[in-house]
Amino acid sequence: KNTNPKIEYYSRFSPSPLSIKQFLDFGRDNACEKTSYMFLRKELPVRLANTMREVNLLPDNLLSQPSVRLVQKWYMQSFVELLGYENRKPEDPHALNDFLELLIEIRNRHNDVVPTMAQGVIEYKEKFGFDPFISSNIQYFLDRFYTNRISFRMLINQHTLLFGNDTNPAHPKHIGSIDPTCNVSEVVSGEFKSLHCVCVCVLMPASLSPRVPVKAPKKPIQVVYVPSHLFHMLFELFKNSMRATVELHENSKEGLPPVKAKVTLGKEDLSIKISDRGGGVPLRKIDRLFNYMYSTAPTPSLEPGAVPLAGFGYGLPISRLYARYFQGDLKLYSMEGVGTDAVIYLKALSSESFERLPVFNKSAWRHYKTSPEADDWSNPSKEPRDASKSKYK
Ligand code: W6P
Repeated sequence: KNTNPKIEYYSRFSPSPLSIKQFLDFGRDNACEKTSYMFLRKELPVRLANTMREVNLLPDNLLSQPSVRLVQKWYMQSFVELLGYENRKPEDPHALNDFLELLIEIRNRHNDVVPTMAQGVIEYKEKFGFDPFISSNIQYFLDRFYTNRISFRMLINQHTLLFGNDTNPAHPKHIGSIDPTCNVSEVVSGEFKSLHCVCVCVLMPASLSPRVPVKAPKKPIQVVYVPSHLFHMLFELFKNSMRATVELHENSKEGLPPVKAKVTLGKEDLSIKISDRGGGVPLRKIDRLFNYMYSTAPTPSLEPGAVPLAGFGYGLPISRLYARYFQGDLKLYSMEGVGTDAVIYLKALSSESFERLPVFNKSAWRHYKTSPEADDWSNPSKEPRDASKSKYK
């Protein structure tokens, strides 16, 4: 277990959530690298320490898996390296540059955190099997852990994009990773087209590559948002819709029913709906689509003949975290036998899209330490009770 007193110290601070508007305003008005440095050299260790305290609360059987140990090592190393700037004045001629380079190193070090943690869950499952209590623990933990990671990378990306020399000539109007006028309809249509190629032409066998007709919206609707987050969510939803459509209608003579997308802007919400007629999912199985432990299977590459897009994997739960990260959400409405509507909700106003961040406190601690209580709803009984045979007659 980590016993570094600095982790204890930094985890006592709560992370400071920023709104997209704050990210934008800071990056716009001749952004100051020193200010960013002063903020990040405290905020990054605070966010790391909060999450590292929580890793330590995982069940020992999970914590002791080699993959989880490896991830822990990466976090520790990054934390310690960041502490090297605790007392370095921004006026130090090399501090700002060294710090920027460190951030890039840290970002690279943490590239494979998601598949490595997934590997840890697989290792656990192979040794100890599926346990509903552990599964709900892991669900709670990974949702918070990955949200922390999304936020951590958001902060690093803003700093390195604003102050590094890797300016983005393709998107001169972007502020770091944020597009102040992100045309959602256009992103939706674009994602559709590119996925059409990847999914249909490359990954699905040639015999299964009919075109899935697409109805994407034309009316331009704009929002201040991080396009890469939007790509991630849309890719996942389209992929699932297209797959369900192709699998259900593979051999039908009528051809494939289109996957449709609709984008609407209200006073509060910008909503994106992706609808398929792929046969739907029974209600009982919907939660599983978002369950980490349930949806981790050994890596597809190890299964001979597996299609890379076949597994749901972590795509859906992580897409939902992207949506929730800026106060939105992602929901599935399915009708078994018909099809599925997936809706992404985003905040329409950048002043309302604050980072939603996990905080390590007593209440989080309780989540790991309390044992499951007896169920307080009835179990379906196999046979109806026969009053005539009751011994209490
Ligand atoms: C399905 C299953 C699913 C998950 C996510 C998005 C769309 C769909 N369609 O049949």
